[in-house]
Amino acid sequence: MTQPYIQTELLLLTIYLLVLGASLQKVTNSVATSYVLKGWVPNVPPARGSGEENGVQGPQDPVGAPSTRGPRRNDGSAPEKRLRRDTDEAELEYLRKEIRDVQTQLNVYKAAVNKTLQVLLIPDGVMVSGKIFKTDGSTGDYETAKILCSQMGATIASPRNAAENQAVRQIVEWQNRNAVLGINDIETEDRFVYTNGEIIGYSNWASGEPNDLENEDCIEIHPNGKWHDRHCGLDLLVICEF
Ligand SMILES: [Ca+2]
Ligand SMILES: [Ca+2]
Repeated sequence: MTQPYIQTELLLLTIYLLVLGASLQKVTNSVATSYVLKGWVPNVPPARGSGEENGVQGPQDPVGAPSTRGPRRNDGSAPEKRLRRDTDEAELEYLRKEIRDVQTQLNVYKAAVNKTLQVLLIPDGVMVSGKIFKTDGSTGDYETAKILCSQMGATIASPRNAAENQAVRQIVEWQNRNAVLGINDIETEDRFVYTNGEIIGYSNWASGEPNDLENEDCIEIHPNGKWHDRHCGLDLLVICEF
């Protein structure tokens, strides 16, 4: 009964994320537009405390008198420039605060969506560090598992660190069935590789494993998270990683 409610909540959170993302883009664009409209050039700010501003640039022409040093620049008096600069800086600071607020809200909703996804995945899957490990309850030997996961655009679960191993272990425990991993030493004995041929960088062998009893070249993970090398033809739970 709770599944439709959770799915509705997920949908609302996703819409929130989209709206917040659009808001962030809008605020970012308005900052850029502000720079363009006002002719503000990054890295070339008005010289604060320059000789001109402090009135030490040498003798001035009398007020109202025509210049004797060529045409005057039409960029306003020093007080006007200072006022315009102060207004620009205040506006910039306001927009920066808007962006920070939107980013904070975005992070809150991202965390909420991640948590909702975790709940929805139970007891078939776990999301960890951007990966999703999931089973549809299928079983098969190593080759069958490779095909099943490939058909879903995934690969056989191949934990690459303790957190990922814990995720797979959790599914094995929920499903109450040992699973096959996407790791083997079929090509070269005791040289364990992932399905893409890369040598493994993480392992969690049970005590006394791998022992290659009668040529065991595939890996089975148990509810305690420990690995055992087993025969590749065994029928085990298939968990894929996306
Ligand atoms: Ca072996
Ligand atoms: Ca073994």
